[in-house]
Amino acid sequence: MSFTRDDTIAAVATAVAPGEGSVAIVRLSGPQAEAIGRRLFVAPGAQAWDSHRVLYGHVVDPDTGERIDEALLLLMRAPRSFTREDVVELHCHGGLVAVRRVLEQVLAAGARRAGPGEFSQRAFLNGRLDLTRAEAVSQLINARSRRGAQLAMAGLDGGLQQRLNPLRSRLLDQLAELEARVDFEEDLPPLNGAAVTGELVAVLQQLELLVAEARQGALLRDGLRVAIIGRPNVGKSSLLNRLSRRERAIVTDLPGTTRDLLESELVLEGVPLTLLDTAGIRDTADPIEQLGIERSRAALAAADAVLLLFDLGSGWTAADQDLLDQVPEGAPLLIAGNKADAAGVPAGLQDPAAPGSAGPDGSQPVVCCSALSGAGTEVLVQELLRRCGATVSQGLQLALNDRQRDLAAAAAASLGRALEAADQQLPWDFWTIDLRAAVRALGEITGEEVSEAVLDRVFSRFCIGK
Ligand SMILES: Nc1nc2c(ncn2[C@@H]2O[C@H](COP(=O)(O)OP(=O)(O)OP(=O)(O)O)[C@@H](O)[C@H]2O)c(=O)[nH]1
Ligand SMILES: [Mg+2]
Repeated sequence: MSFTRDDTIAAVATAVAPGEGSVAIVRLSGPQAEAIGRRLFVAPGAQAWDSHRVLYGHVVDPDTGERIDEALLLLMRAPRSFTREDVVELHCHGGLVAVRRVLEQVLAAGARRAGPGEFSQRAFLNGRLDLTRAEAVSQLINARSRRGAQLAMAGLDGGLQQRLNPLRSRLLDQLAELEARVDFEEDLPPLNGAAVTGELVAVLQQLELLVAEARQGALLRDGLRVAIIGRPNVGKSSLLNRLSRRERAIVTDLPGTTRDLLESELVLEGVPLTLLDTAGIRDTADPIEQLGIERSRAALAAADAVLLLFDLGSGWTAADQDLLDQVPEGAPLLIAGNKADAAGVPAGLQDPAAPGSAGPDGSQPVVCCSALSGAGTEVLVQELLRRCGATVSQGLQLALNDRQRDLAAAAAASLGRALEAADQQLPWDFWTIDLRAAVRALGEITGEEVSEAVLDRVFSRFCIGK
């Protein structure tokens, strides 16, 4: 597939922040890229404008001759560039002002401001990347943990494409056989229905595996929001500080210290977590505390996982049970007893049925820890991740993103329907409708069968300049 656009796009490709980043890159792509570069960039001496060579010089305002920045220019002529178009990169000084002025000059000279992901979209449309690789670029940029970045890199290396293409082509083979029978049944040798369904079942199993792995991958990619919930003074803020390894939240011995939600981002065992410290939940007349408690309840309802903390000194009380009853059904939950040091309870994982343990009724083992000393907090993290299914994902090599997972699930559902048609011994054309839908869904993952509207949606989630 080749695609030419007659306009030239430009954007700052690096993060723009005041006083940060010593180098910023303004990137241009399109037929005018070199001409615009030559208009704005003055390279002293006899430096040649060769492709893939760096020039040293200044970006100037062509009308006044004013030097805007000292810079390097890198020209990459088509097709040997990321977009397969002529690309010019101006490596300027970082920060805010100079780089914005350089971009303004580039736009004034005839380039158009690039939309989010537009460089990648051109790379895709020009056949430089398939859609799974293009999406992996975006995932790599947005990765919040080393494991998330490794998964993205596997996608960028083409791992997803390599896993999906054979599935799609196996379905296409079966579809071709079936469609031939629809049109020329008499002229062809009889079709072995069992062999066809055998292939469909095999592909269906692979798709189901990919969908299951995608859930694991989402944990590593997007992480989890974990709400720390409990009565006042049980040590929620102390635990947040301990796990974040800094004094993030205010801790006092007064119940009702935390009034607002406090978030802390961290990576534990390779999984990005957003921990939410919440106001201790109790009946109170204080209107500010009441507002905080409302936020705690909202966080409890919306979190991906709940860490319910209680005080081992006072043991499991009716108020703790009341909070447990409010945990949404299906949310991964860990109950942890804190202040093990003061209560003389050994830290670690404990069976609530064990004699002397202060855990709640029920079969869930509780973790006993001390936010003060740190004892038991490692077990707590591991147990929390295990209940969220995140520990299974450590060996994961590849994962579909949400868009890809929905399409793989849709393909699996279509195959399921095709198999039902087979089961009911319906005529061939009943099989082909669903089989064709499955092939189309897989083609939408890799970009072989994808509409412009879908592409716009995919690339609009990218950052500007990528
Ligand atoms: N001995 C002991 N004291 C602790 C431990 N964790 C917290 N504390 C103390 O318990 C008191 C309350 O701690 P916080 O972390 O503020 O408790 P909280 O649950 O955030 O309380 P609210 O914000 O009021 O809901 C403080 O005096 C802490 O020093 C622990 O593991 N052992
Ligand atoms: Mg607190």
